[in-house]
Amino acid sequence: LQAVTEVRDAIQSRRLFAAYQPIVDLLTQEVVGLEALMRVSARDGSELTASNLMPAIVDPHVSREVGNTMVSNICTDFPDIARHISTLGSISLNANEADLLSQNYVPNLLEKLTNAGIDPASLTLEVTETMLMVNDNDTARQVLSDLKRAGMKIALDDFGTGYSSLTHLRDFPIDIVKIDRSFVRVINSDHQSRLIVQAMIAMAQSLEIDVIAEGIETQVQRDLLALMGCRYGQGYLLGHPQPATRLASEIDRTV
Ligand code: G
Ligand code: G
Ligand code: MN
Ligand code: NA
Repeated sequence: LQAVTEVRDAIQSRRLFAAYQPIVDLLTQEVVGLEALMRVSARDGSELTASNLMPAIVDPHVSREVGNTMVSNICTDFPDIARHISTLGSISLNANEADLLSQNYVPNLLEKLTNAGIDPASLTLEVTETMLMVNDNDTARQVLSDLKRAGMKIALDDFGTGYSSLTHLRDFPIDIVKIDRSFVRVINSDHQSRLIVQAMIAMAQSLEIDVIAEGIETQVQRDLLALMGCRYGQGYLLGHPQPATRLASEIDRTV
């Protein structure tokens, strides 16, 4: 309840903003994308992240307001942030479970993008496996294929942590998988995890799905993943999430 109240208040007083984390091509070092992550400037001056506010993010009503506010933020920030990414790159937005169950989600999103003059092809929607396991699979599939038809890309977030990853790749129009940071964290120390990541990369390659490794914090992790054929990466080593106004200096510092 606390988080819900906090987020509602933050939206009303324009304290909910997007921080953008670079997604980097591990071969060329180019920034090929940015993931938009919600942040709240609390009244006490601290900054709250999605993890701090999870009850609000899973609430079916508030999560929709969060989603709408994040899309508005992205539309406003777009001219500023788009110049930091290479031409084929895109901005990633995290979906809410409620979005994938809503018939209005796609038309509303596309209308906002049109009004802001943003080509849907420059956006990626990140969904988690859990969101795809909801009962009403048909609506989720329809939402994702409508977004694809409009030109957006779909990324499967937290890949490898759900319990039916492989059927999701078959049943939904997935363009990108994001290898969960729990694998990346131990990739240099745990042989089994390394083999699993290698298998995920090989499978994605044969299905022509792009791979982004999450949570890269060390040069060793980065080099190992690149050697294993993982093309893209994200993590504190490559860039921290930053508001649009501070993105330029963050990217200059890291890339
Ligand atoms: O930023 P942080 O590390 O607290 O994010 C924790 C989780 O919350 C991540 O899984 C992330 O995908 C999710 N998240 C971040 N921003 C958003 C958002 O705007 N909407 C939704 N639905 N989830 C988000
Ligand atoms: O689940 P999702 O991938 O959407 O989570 C994104 C969140 O992960 C971001 O909010 C960000 O704060 C956090 N994050 C990004 N890079 C790193 C990293 O290198 N290490 C850790 N521990 N968390 C990260
Ligand atoms: Mn994500
Ligand atoms: Na993730």
